[in-house]
Amino acid sequence: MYHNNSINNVIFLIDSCSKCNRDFFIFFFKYFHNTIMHGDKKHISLKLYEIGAIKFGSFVLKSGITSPYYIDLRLLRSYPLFLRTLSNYLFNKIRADHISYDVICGIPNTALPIATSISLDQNIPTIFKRDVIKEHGTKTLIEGLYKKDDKCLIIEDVVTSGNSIIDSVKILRKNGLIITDACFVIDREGDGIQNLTSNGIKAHYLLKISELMEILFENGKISPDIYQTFMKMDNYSGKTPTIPTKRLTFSERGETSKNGVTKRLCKIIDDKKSNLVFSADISDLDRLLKMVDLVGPHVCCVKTHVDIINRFSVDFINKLKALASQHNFLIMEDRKFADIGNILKLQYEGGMYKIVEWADIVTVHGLIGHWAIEALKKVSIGRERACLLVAEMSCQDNFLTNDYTKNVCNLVEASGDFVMGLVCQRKLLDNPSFLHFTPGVKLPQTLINGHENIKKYQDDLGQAYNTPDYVISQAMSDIIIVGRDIYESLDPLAAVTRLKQISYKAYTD
Ligand code: 5BU
Repeated sequence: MYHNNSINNVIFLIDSCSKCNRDFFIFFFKYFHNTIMHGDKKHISLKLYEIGAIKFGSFVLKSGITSPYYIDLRLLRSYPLFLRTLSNYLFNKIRADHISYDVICGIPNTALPIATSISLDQNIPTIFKRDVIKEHGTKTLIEGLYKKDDKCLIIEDVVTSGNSIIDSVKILRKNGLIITDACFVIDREGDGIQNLTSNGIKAHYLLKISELMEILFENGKISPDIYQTFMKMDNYSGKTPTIPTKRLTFSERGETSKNGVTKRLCKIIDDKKSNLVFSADISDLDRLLKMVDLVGPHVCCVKTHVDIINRFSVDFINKLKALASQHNFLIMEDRKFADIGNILKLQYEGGMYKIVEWADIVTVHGLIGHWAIEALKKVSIGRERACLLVAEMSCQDNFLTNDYTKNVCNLVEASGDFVMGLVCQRKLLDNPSFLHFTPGVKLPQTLINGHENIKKYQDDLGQAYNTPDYVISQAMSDIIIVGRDIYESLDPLAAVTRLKQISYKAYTD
């Protein structure tokens, strides 16, 4: 009821506005309203991750401790719309918690734009405490107007120990201000809240770091390894430096598998120093073969969709097989089977494509369960073949749930040697004999305002991309699958070389 009334009011306001005010109202309504209707921790977490404000690696914090993650909200100033949205979330929190104040004070430097955004949107005066007294002019330490006994609300970005807030509060109090509350975006779950409380400051925040990490994990943004490392940390605040365990080489992993195709692929990967699969999604047969001939020396496998090829023929397959042995790569048909066992068997062995005769690897959806694997196995008797189960997809808004993915993982683990691994977006299985193949990969590009750190971007039909470095180092997948970023590149050879170097280095490092 409340929302409907507010929508009607806003629509009325929009309708009665001049063009310029109208744009402002639409903008303001969108963001203000979002915070009421859809604003939640998930939105904030995913957006912070998307803009690169949550980083993973090894970071020495201000306190001297080493942390495997770093929160950098300074980036917010480069994303003004999101800065404004986040500030609105914070203001809603201030309102919901009934905090009273005369002025607000952002803690330098990261929280200053947040406080300014709240100030501008809500018409609340701000003050700001300098780090050092100005040597000239007014020589003031606190800028902005205030009176003795004014109530000042502290705005901060991230709290670990709370010391930055406490240091500022001491000076503000000395200058006659009353401070009882601090509002911030992320509680890093150190001893900050305890310290603030013992200094008479009540803490209000949007998110705990453990909630943020859980959201990132549940949404496939961080691998189980990173998530577990984080969960094992003392109080999640980076007190326990973690040393990532070294990954087995591909050759070592090949040795752990009983599947001949896995063994061959792992050997090729280490021999060619390439964990890159080329997705040859080109309809024109001659162009396809030319491209495969060009990039073949740099990839471990070429992936096809035979049903998109114009003028498909046995001759084409023979030429592809010849290139495979000339350049030493395997062939994967990305058929994504999804029917009952009997049909699947006919599709694999028969029709015009006779996939089993030439594809070392074939993909299959997990939804059919173990009968799919039985059917494929039956057809491939006497041949060295393998299949990959699709556990996750790269396209946005797909219907594969976490439970579905878990079931596919269980199926792979229970399926014996014919399954060589998963097509997925991150590492899902600990057994080193299973390989993770990840599509939706693109080289980093300069995207917005010269920032290269946006990891995810998309095509105009829902395909979402990550960078090769992210997929192998952070999502901990093993092999990347790349199509358009190679064959649509102005210089496919340069693209394939760069992709293979980045992804193999990311794995071996
Ligand atoms: P692209 O041009 O790099 O976007 O092509 C990606 C290829 O990987 C394409 O052949 C898809 O069929 C394939 N793919 C994918 O993009 N996403 C998925 O989740 C799966 C396969 Br499974």
